[in-house]
Amino acid sequence: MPQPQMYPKTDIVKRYEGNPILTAADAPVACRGIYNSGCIKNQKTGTYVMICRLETVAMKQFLWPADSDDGIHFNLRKEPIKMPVDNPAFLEYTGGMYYDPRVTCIEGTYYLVFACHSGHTCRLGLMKSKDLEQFEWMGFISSVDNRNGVLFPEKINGRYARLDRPNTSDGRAYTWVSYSPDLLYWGDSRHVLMTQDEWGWKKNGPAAVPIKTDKGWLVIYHAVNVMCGAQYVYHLGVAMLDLKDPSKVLARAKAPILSPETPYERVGLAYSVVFSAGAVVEDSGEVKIYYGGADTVQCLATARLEDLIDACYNR
Ligand code: BMA
Repeated sequence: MPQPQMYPKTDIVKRYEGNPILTAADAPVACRGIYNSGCIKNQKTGTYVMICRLETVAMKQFLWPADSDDGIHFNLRKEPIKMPVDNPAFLEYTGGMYYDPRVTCIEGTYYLVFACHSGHTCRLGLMKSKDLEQFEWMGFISSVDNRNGVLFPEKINGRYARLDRPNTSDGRAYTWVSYSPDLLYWGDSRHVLMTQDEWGWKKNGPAAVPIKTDKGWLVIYHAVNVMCGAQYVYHLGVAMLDLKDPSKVLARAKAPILSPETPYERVGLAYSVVFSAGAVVEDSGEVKIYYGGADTVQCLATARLEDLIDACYNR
């Protein structure tokens, strides 16, 4: 048995000192929290649009856009995204529970994939937008017990591709990849990241949109272990997937890049959760990682892209 690996004291991921960047107090309506939000740069204007998960006092959810010029200071719009509440299927399979949105831009169109929760378990829903102002419902894109869907930003071998996290009957869950000719019908599914390690043995699932690099698809993912008292602890990890076949894991960091440590990550509506649904890569090589703290507040951390890549191989 080799010695456990040692790690330098300087973290590669740095929390923004003004965290949290959005809280319930910033919302134009009463709510319990804003967290697990997706974020993307508007390709035309260069401004940032965050699609916030806003949880109402009745524990229903809104997808509520917020705008920013610098990716740090966000202002919530006056209204949430209009959902297709007249659509009987939408009502049947959401019941007001839609959350954890990921935004991907593919060939100039923005797509929003999010969890839709009802008495029929969790499914993935899909909306699209040309301008990040008006969003159009496209339909459900998974069957039962699947969440954390995130689209790749380009087709792979001529097909749309996505990562997601189906639950398994033994209570574990981990990341899979699937393909589609039209974004609506998905198949050819393969497993990607198995549960592993001391800090991810219970579950894992994709976080932000995969980032294309020279080495492969850099994937930020969440990984869950269970502590005493059945306490689930959510960490963030990184892995490198093959560009042409993302079911092939080329490298995977052995230690998390972020774990719940600060008060706003440890205590909230849930405990000990860092959960990311969005990241933005700047031209400078800085990666802004947006993440929810303790299912209550929206936070920001930054890292160098090269450090995240290196972490897959050497951390
Ligand atoms: C997951 C999702 C996330 C949440 C996490 C921790 O199953 O529901 O939205 O952040 O649990 O509670």
